[in-house]
Amino acid sequence: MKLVTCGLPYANGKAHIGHLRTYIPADVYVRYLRLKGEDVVFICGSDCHGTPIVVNAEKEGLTPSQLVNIYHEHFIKVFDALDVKFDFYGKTVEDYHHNRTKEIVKKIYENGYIYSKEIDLAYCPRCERFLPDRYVEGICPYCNVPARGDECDQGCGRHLEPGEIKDPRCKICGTPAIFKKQTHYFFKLTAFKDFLEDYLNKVQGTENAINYAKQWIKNLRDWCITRDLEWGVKFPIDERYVVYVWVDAPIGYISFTEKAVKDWESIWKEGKAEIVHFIGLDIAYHHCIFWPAMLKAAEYSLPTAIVASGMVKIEGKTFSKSRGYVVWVDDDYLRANLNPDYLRYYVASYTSHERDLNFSWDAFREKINRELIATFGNFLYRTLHFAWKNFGEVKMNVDNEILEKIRDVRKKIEEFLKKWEFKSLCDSFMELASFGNVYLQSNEPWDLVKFDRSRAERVIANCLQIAKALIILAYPVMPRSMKKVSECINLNLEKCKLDDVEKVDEKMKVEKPIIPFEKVDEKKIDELKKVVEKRFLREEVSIEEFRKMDIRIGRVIKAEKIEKSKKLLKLKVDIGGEIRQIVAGIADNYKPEDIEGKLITVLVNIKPVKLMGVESNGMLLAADVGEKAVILIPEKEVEPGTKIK
Ligand code: B3M
Ligand code: ZN
Repeated sequence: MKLVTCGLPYANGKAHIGHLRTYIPADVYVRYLRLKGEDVVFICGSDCHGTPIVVNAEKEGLTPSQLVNIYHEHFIKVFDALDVKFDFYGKTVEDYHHNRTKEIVKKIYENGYIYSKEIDLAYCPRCERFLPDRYVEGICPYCNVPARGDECDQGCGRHLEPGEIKDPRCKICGTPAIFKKQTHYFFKLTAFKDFLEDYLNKVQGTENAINYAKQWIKNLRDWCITRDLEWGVKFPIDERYVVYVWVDAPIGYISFTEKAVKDWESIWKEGKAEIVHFIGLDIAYHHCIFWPAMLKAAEYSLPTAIVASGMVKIEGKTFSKSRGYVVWVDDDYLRANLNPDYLRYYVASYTSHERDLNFSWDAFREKINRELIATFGNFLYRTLHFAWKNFGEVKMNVDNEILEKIRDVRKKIEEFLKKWEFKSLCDSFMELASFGNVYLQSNEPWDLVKFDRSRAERVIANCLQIAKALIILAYPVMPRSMKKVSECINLNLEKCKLDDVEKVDEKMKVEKPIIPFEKVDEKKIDELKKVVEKRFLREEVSIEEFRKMDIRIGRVIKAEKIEKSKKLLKLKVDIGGEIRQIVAGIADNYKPEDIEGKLITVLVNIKPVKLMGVESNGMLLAADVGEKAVILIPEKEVEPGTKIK
């Protein structure tokens, strides 16, 4: 038996493509295991605690409980739309989870691995409160880049202990934090050094995470596991506190298993199952260091494998919600009505699991059109269509060579699966599709059928066997599309096993085929590209740079059309003791008489240019509302020449 889990998304915001880097490959993995006939339980759930929730709730004007309910439902909807199918998707706010967390913490306490100590904690003198975790921002003491209170999220990826961050500031009001003493509880992580060293030498998974973790063992410190917050799981030893979110979140893997499997103890206490955690590389520290030590301290079973995906880039830029480098799964992708399987295929096959994945709309369109449509879909459709049109039912005399080839690809896929190489695995079935195309093209059954029907039938039988293998092999990656095509050959994918790729039926009945994949519409992609680009914040400018711009209020003295131009007006503008000629692209929305006499806003020191042969000596500022510009006008009368600052 295998238990497969995915890192729990914080229920504090919408799902983006970054999330999918974990969930899609994990779902693909689980589906392959099932094809192999393995007994698998696949679980996940919403992480509902900690300052990521409380800070965002405060920002959105909701209670933490309202916030997590909204995003919990959102994640369920998104996973469903992408066919990421968990056996159980839980929520860490539920009682069963609180109870399991308390039980484990008590056990660790009883085993002597928790002690209390007075420490200096960041405190905001203005908000008059302690600043746990994401309430404080500052500089990472290890790599000197801006960091959050409890993690160096943009730099070295280390976990930061309370009090460790340099130059701490209150995230809410920006005031520099001061330090105040408070008693907190610590987990004796240092007692697990030898255990962890040994464990990390044995645990399976991807090297990225495990190698990092081995580095970190060198300077372990005890771990502060309580927080002065209302929201969270009460610390059972001292109920003034809640446990740090990274104590209770991974315990979700256990509490959710309890809901999914009756005999959960055989998995989590008796070590009778393999436990495989899929995570993002940014949470490797928590999964490779804290989590195994906690499990050991509480006498639970240890994870067998930790599989960490690389991170996601958007159009080549490091993913960042605050900078606008983000693609939302629901608002962008699903709303555009794009096939969920395309995204599954892109994420699974773009690059090796451990590398950073770049999501770019152009690459997406290219990849889908060239690989899925021109190669894979083309082979399936041509084969099925020919078989249906000319035979309907095909005698399955399949050559050994063809079966050999299929066997070979299947073997490769199983090997890649063991190594978490989802890209190579997709490449393998793509290669089989190319092989099929070449075989079909060079054997020309459309000619053969005219004079040697039985030879043509043999060729198409070979193609059909390849098609069946492709449908089964690609099913875990593209379940929805493969299910649809499988109906054309009367194949019940739900009952299929991997072995069926080599099984040859006596006959195959072929129905009128559907087109397996629709082309990705150029226009739709262009629109999506624009939507995402608009979100990108421009580079920051300093106040000095801004001051270089001479922006003033001016009065339009005269306005006239420019011949042969639909968009441009020629304006004479009084910018305070000087009349400037400015060409402005506003004719769509304003007639000359509309703006004569009006106050407008002008960037005065922009380099002069010629537009349609007319000199423009300044730039009128306007709001860009798509087709038509809307000019900026001061809210009260001011003198022409008044500076904007
Ligand atoms: N909620 C998500 C993150 O840090 C965090 C994962 C918990 S896994 C137990 O990306
Ligand atoms: Zn750092």
